[in-house]
This record gives sequence, structure tokens and C-alpha cells, in this order.
Amino acid sequence: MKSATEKIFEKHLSEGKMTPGEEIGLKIDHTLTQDSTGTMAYLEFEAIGISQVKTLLSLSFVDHNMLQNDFRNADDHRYLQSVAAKYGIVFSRPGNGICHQLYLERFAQPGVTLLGSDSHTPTAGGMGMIAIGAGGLDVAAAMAGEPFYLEMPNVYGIKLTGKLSPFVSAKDVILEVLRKLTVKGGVNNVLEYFGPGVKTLSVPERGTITNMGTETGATTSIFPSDENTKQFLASQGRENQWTRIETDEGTQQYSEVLDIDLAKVEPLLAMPHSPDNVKPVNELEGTPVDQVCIGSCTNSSLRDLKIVSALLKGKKVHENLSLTISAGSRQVMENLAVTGELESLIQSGARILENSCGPCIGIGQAPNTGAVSLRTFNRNFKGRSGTQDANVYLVSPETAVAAAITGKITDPRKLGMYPEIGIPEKFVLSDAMFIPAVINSNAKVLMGPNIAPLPQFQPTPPQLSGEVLLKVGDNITTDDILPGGTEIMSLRSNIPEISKYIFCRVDANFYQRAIQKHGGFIVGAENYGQGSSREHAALAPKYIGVKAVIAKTFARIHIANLINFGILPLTFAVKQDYNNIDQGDLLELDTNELAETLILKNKTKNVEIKVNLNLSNQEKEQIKAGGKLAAIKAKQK
Ligand code: MIC
Ligand code: SF4
Repeated sequence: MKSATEKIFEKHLSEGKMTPGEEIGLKIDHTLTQDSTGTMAYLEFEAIGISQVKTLLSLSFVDHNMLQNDFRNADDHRYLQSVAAKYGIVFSRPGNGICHQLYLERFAQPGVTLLGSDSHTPTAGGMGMIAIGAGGLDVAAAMAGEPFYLEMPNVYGIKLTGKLSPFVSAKDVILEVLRKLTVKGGVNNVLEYFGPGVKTLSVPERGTITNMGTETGATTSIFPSDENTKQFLASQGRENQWTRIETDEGTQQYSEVLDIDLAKVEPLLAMPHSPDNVKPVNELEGTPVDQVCIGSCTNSSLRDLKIVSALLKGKKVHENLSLTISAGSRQVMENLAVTGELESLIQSGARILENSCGPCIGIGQAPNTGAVSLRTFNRNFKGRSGTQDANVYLVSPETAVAAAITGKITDPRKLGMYPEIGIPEKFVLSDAMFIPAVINSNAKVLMGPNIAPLPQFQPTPPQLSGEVLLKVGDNITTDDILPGGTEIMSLRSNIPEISKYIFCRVDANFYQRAIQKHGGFIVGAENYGQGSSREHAALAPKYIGVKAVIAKTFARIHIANLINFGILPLTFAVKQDYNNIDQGDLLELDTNELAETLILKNKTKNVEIKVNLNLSNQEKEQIKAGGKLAAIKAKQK
């Protein structure tokens, strides 16, 4: 009895045993990067020093830092294009669309493995493949042919029965999952969907669900590859890439099973400021809304924008509110244009934005002071929109339109008849903004003045000592550690400069203090580092001298990033010891042996605290060598 997940893992297993909790190495077929994590990933790839990528397919997308306020983002785009041309990487030009949507439409294939330097890489799990988000250095290593190392996850089954009611869509399903699992419930699990309800969902709808599975902390999410998958591939002219991948009958292959009757799911929303703060839409009805944003890698497929267009037909956006729409890809845009559906969007008064991440990561469209903003996105962390006191609610496209028309939170079931939308059997294909992979080892890599060399780090010394620079609470996100937004994200290829913004929204004096004290420690609580895959949230703290983070628990991608750059991720052996450390305390840690349990001395309080360090032998070597890059370089020689 095997799950779909195990079948794909088995075919790609290069090291270890598939026992949950054991470290395994997974062969990676495809890699994906986007610009804001990609510049660092390619600097790292170049530092490894090989002449071409060793994967079956590697892709570089530009979709995040799209505002070219000065030369910096444009230089980054040019750098990425030149690296792609040199090493055999497909390049998706700025304006083509959002990496996950484009990958799902044009490249995803049942049964393959994808590693992407973006936490929403699991979107492609909607195609029946294993797609995992990771830090840039792990993706660089995969491009160099290295396996991806991870803890073998449990396979958690989500059984879907029934069929969604009108005005309820895939976004409501994943909000229902989040309501049950919370932002920590998916940790160390692959969420695998199965059961008779699966066949009622198309691949893009499945992609909405696997995309936002990331918010549960899951390693990834996956749907089987079935007739619907075949049909979607056929609509993309790629039917020949279809294979069937299904779980075996029964449920014994799952560590746990969650039942969801699709017919019972109702329109839901996630309240500020966490994706798991889920409530039925009708409980919030009547709340005035200032802004509605439709798009992001969660809800920007042709299906989603067709529904939006049909619901907006002949209607006007409420005068007190601003509606923005960003399509996930140029292909989606073109398909809406040829059928005339784009017209209803324009006529409604919607502001049509570029095909990119845009407002999702605070790149433009920050809402007004104290605004209520309804977004079809996947994250509503405080301040992420660019307005610190805005209240962001996560909703389905249907609920978004209902608010856009009425000016307040409205149950979309009040909009009348649910429109029938026809998904074309053949999409108008639009590949003009992809530059195919050719290897030209003579191609020149073009660097702009804002692209700083990679910092070099020393091996971990046998003893660490210093002050607690900051103590934070539960669910600290990587947006808290190093925020997004136009200003800070244009520094993603410049570690010395971006490091000045570490924790800037949590404590404006953090950077100065860290520099004055020559680095030190950070204390966190549960789920430290949830959210984005940005390795800058580890690399920049390392650069300013952060030696270890002591937390109750860590999020998967962030802990891997800390290890990659030689910051020790320590967990409290006894969680209450969190109360025995305060900001400013002087700590000392003997790291001669990177043993599983270490004693942390709090010199200020004169107490000893037991902490755990869960590292594989390989990770210990990497930390000793001064980080993972040094270790890979040595191996490639
Ligand atoms: C995000 O949604 O937070 C991002 C921006 O896409 C990040 C990647 C990044 O920080 O560049 C992610 O999810 O990994
Ligand atoms: Fe882009 Fe937002 Fe998706 Fe991140 S979550 S990849 S910022 S659209």
C-alpha cells in the first residue's frame, strides 16, 4: 500500500530510508527561482564553480521586484538573464507572470520533483508531483546535481468527498484545512489529497489548495494525477507529458486522515493577522472595505479570473473602494482578452496591474491607514501589505468580488446566480516571454553596482558567547525578520545593505544594538521563522554576527537556512526555560562537540539551560566547514 507521495519519493530516493523522521536525499529533476531569492541563489551557484546546470530543467523567473524605481532591480533582472544564458537555464522575462502559475501551466509534469527558492513552490503539487520550497543555497546545490536533504515527512491524508456548492471555491477548502490544522499543523507532513471529491477539482483549483498548504507548515501538498490532470495538460498542448499517479486504495498509508465534505464547506476568510484565523464570511458581513486585491500565486489562474470577470459583468466597483487585479500569467491575460472577458474587468473600474506578485509582497498598492483590505492572497502577516496598521483578510475570488461591488464584506452567495464559466479545451498558448535554455559558456555575466559579493564565513568557534539581542514570541515570520516591500527587497543582492533592516519593524534599534555588541543570540518561541523561504533571514543575521537562535520550535525552511549559513538552531529541552532568558542576558555555549544536548549558561541569571541541537552528521560537517557552500565546493572539486 503506497501513497502517491511515497511512489514519487521512492523513484527519487538517492540516500537514506523512507522512514518518517529519518534524513533522506532526494534527486531533484527541476528547479525554479524567482528574482528576489534568485540573485543570491545564482551568486551561490556561480561560487560552486560548474559550467552548466545538472538538472533536467532549471527555470529563472522575474516576478517579485518589478518596480524599477532606480537601477537596482533592473540590474538584478539583467544579471539573472545573463546567468540563465550562460548556464542553460530557461528565463522568464519580467512581465511574463508569477513563477508558480507559469510553472503549473507550462512546465509541471506528474511524477517529477521540483525544488524552488520560494515557499509556495508546492503549488505544482496540484499536478501530481513533489514540489518543495527551500532556501536559495539548497536550490543552487540542486542545480549542481546535489540531492536535496530533508527529514522524511509523514504522509497526512486529506479525504475529499462531495462537491463544492455555488460561490464556494478552492480557496475556501484550504481555509477550512487551515482552520483545522493551524499554521503549525502541517509541520513534517506532506498533505496528500485523495477520495471521490478530488475529481470535482481542476488542476488550477488543486494548485490553489497545494499553494496555500504552505501556510500549515507542511513540507508540501499533493493531488493525484488523474483524468483532470490529463485534460489540463492537453489544454496546454502537453498531453504527452501525462502519467497516472494515484494512491493505492485504502488509508493505511497515511499517518492520519482528515475528512472534508466539500458540500459542507462555506465561504470563509482568514482574519488579520494570520492565515489560520479563519471565520465564516457571514460572521463578518457588513464590515466596510477599503481595498480588494485579486491575484497572487494562490488565485490568479484563468479559472479564477473568468469567475471574477463573469461576476463583475455589467457591475461597477464600489466608489469607496479600490479593486486591483493581477493575472498570474500573460497567458491568462491573453485568454481573457481573446474571449472579451478582459472587457468586463476594465469596464467595472478595476485597476489592472502587471502580471506579478505586486501587492502580495508589498510591492505597490499599500492600503490606506487603518484600511480593511480583502485579498485573494495567502499571507496576511501584520505589515506585509506595506501599511503597518492595515487589516488584511484572505478570501476567495468570489468573496473578493462580492465586497468589490457592495463596498463591504458580503457573503458571495447573495450575488444571485453562480455563473457558468467555460474553461477552453485548448488555451491560447503564450510562450513569447520565455527565453529557452541554451548553454553559452562564453556569455558574459552582467553585474550591477548594487550586487555585492557573497560574504565569506569562518568555521564555528568552540565557544560562543554574547548577549541576547532580542527576545520574541510565537509565530515570528521571516517577514518580521527581514520584511518585503519595495525599499528592502531591492537590496536582496546586497547582504551588507539589507542587513541594516533586520527586525526593523519589530525593534528599530536592533541593527545598531547588534553591531555595537558584535553580534549575539536571538530567543524565539513556537514556529520561529514561518512563512517565506528567503535565506536572507538567516544570511543577513549571520553577517552581523548572530551566533545562535534558541526557540521552542522552528519552521522547516528557516531552520534549514540557519544551518546552511552556520547559525546554530537550538531548541529548549524544557519549553518553560524560555522564561529563564531575557533580552540583554549574557549567554555562553560550548560548541566543541555539536552534541544533541548542550548546556547553555545564562551568566546574567546564573542558570544553566538544557538545549537540543538536532543536526545530521552532514549538517555538523557543514557548520564546522563554515556553512554549506564551503562543503559543496569541496565536494565538486
Ligand atoms: C513570499 O510570499 O513571502 C515570497 C516573497 O514569495 C517569499 C520569497 C521571498 O522572500 O523572496 C517566499 O514565499 O518564499
Ligand atoms: Fe509572489 Fe505572493 Fe506568491 Fe510569494 S505568495 S510568490 S509574493 S504571489
